[in-house]
Amino acid sequence: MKRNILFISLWITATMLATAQFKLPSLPYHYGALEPYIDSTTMYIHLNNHHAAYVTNLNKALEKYPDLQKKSLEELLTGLDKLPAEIQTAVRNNGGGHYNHSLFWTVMAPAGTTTISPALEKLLIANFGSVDAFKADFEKAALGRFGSGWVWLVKEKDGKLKIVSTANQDNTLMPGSAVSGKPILALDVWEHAYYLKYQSKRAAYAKAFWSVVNWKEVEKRINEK
Ligand code: MN3
Repeated sequence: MKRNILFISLWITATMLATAQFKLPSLPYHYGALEPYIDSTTMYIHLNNHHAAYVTNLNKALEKYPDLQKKSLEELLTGLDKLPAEIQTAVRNNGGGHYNHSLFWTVMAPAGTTTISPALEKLLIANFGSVDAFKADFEKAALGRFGSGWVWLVKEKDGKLKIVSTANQDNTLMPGSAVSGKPILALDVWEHAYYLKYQSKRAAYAKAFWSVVNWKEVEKRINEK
């Protein structure tokens, strides 16, 4: 009897996993790889509690909509206003959460493993005046975001690079965003992203972020399509 229950529950779990379209990614480095700038406990909780919850809740929101389950995350977010009204908020918050965190993990790398190439430096100078001005604008946006949200480096349709911050789990793919375009670099400024190590010192966290930016990935994202 107990055996049957075990098999049935295994089968249910397997079926659920098979039908859940969106999955939690694994980090492209180990939890402690961004130390001392971002601590391993924060990385572990951030991925396995926070990000995982967005994935679970996104899949839950799409349960009744098999056609939408076939869409990519980008399609769901860019077409947010065309989704059934009853799931728009859930997809905005949890689809946004899944997209934003998935990007966030890949635009970071262990300190000292990537640098700003001459080509990328040229682009940052052309768009912001200097690399330092770019960093200062980005940090200013991080501090200027009241409450929870994100800071972005975005590539607009015409190729221009812009810095903008969004509230909650919104991003620049969503219709109605103040700046629209492809997210290139992301910084999570929700307290859960830095509180264990930095407490209320968001400015120190935003400054530390520069040590773990994956510049190679940033440049790749700017150059692809
Ligand atoms: Mn987060």
